[in-house]
Amino acid sequence: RHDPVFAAVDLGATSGRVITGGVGPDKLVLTEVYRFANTPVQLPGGLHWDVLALYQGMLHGLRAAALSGPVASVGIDTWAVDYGLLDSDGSLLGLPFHYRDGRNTAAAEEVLARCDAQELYEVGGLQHLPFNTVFQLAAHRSTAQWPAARTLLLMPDLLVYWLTGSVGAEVTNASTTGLFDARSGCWSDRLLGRLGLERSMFPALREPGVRAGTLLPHVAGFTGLPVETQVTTVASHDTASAVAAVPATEQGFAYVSCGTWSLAGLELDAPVLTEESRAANFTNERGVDGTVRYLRNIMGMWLLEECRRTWERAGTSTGLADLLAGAARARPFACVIDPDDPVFLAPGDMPSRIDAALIRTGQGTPDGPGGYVRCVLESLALAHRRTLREAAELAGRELTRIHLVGGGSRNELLCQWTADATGLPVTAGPAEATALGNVLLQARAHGLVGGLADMRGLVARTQELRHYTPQGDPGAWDRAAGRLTVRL
Ligand code: LRH
Repeated sequence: RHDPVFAAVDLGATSGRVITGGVGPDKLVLTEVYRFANTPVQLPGGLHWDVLALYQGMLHGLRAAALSGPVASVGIDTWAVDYGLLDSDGSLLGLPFHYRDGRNTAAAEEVLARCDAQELYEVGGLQHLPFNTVFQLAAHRSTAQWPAARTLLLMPDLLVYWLTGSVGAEVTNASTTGLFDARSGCWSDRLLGRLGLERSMFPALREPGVRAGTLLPHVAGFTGLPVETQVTTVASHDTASAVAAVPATEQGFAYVSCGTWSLAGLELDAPVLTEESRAANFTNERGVDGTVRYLRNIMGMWLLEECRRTWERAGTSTGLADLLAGAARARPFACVIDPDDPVFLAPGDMPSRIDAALIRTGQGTPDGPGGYVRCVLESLALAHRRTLREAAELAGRELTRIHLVGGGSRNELLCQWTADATGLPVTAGPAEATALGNVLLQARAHGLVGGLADMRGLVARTQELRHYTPQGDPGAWDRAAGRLTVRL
């Protein structure tokens, strides 16, 4: 006999997974039951997510979960900001765009002409990123789809709709749209009105940890899950799930959720909407239980992943272990890039863009892959330092410890260099923070865990963590920090 598990659907920028989680008073065990590639598709009209492949992958994954034993509920998280539009029949209009599509920059300018950046920030409290939903919608308005659009569903909400028929907007992810009021936690009528967007397009908000619905009969039929299987609303923004699973046992911690992006910041009780905070480009996204994720997006492991894809295309790829060994041997601080430089956002040849940035800032270029990897990892450690120090200053907090969670926590060089650059102890792990957060919110909806402190305590007691203390010459990091130049 198996105890029922919670099935977490976790879609990331490069792959999707279905993971089952078993939860008890001193138990939190994940099992990956299915993994599939997430391959964006470039069409003449733009860069899109292959949303049907994602849906199909999710269904196959749920079937694998059903075969592994009884499933108490299903929860879905994905990256933020991207969405599908439904017509009045509930059919999807076109393919959701990928946030790295190039059309947004011009649209952002158009929005800023209607509504100034101060007002957007005062209400929405969002970091200016060209792909915020509010800017993507401005680009979408000039398409033939727009007049038919009746409902906007963010990616996880769209998948929940396809599983259950139930329409809603999960609040942690809604907070990344730029159309959400960071203070009240509701859609902002003021911003919707200012931008001429129909209030009725934006579904009722749902808190994480509530019941979204049960499976549609054809979904139950395909997956082998009983039709009464509950779909639970989790913190559907992957970063919100990851922050919920930070294994902090004390208040006032700083975190870096490190995957494709590095999301570095603090958890606060209330948003910081000051002009200084806007100028420093910090975001106030919603966390679980009305908390605020006060953080900045740093380009993250994308820089390394995109280098590796470039080398793969050229047929010169080496395994990650060799690359990291090469980075460890490479000369320290030979070259520093600013990961916040928007030139690194789009897909494409990353080593050439790194070379160009280095030449622009009067530095030499790396010799060999190990040199590039060292440049990326040292630069990320420096960006973690800059971001966390600024966050602490703007929020009036002290930094005492950094929790580095997500896939990047497996990278020992990045963890050690983040400790060295900041002069702070780093607790690394869990690598699966997002999936853990997803499972924990489902477990909470089923009465198995309590509030955030309870969830975090369970993660701290059950997951393997590694500890890094600062080493080396702090002066060398101070000098290197002076070479981070580009600011958004
Ligand atoms: C990380 C993430 C991040 C968003 C970005 C689009 O996966 O959700 O928090 O800003 O993707």
